[in-house]
Amino acid sequence: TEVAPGAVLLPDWLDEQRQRELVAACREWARHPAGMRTVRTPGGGVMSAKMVALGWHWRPYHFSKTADDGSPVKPFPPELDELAQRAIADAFSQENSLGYDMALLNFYDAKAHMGMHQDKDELSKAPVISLSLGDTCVFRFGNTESRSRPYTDLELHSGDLFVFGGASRFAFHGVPRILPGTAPRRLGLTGRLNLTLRATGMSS
Ligand code: MD3
Ligand code: FE
Repeated sequence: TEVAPGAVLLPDWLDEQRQRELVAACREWARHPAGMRTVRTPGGGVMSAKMVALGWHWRPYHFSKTADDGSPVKPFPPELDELAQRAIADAFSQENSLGYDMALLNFYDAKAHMGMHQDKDELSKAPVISLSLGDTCVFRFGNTESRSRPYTDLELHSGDLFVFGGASRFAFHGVPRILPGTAPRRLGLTGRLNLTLRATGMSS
């Protein structure tokens, strides 16, 4: 489904088995050193979603190869490169998924949220690929002008794939709330994981 120009939502893209495998992998990626952390924003705030990045460590406005604890950032796994290729092929019926070199994993507990923002740190205009696991969230998809209306609220469920390219790549977006207890029971996950795959444009 094309939600907006360049924004393609493919519900239930990952079957239950694939979701379970990805959750298991996420647990490994979240381990320290260079594991899941609280992100402090340049304005002195703290983000309620916890994060870990693979391939490149992310701070707001900045990529580096060293995590907050000083250890080297975990590599971008080859299986995520494969996942990116499948996602782009399924969303846009084309094979231009080159350059994916970073994954950002966000964890939301029942009370976590993410304010409206644009993703502008990447030097590449390649689409951002988003995979949702666990609890359903309300996702707010806005416009490219400001963080205010007009925007559309929709639910993202465990297993959903959402790809943001073209005119949607620089749209404001956020996660106003999590719907606790909505994760598929057999996934064994309390809360929500969101995995985004990105091309930083740093490596090329
Ligand atoms: C639209 N994550 O990590 S995923 C983020 O659910 C982020 O954790 C949210 O926003 C989450 O930056 C939303 C959907 C998403 C991701 C990247 C986008 C939507 C996007 C980039 C451009 C436009
Ligand atoms: Fe974002």
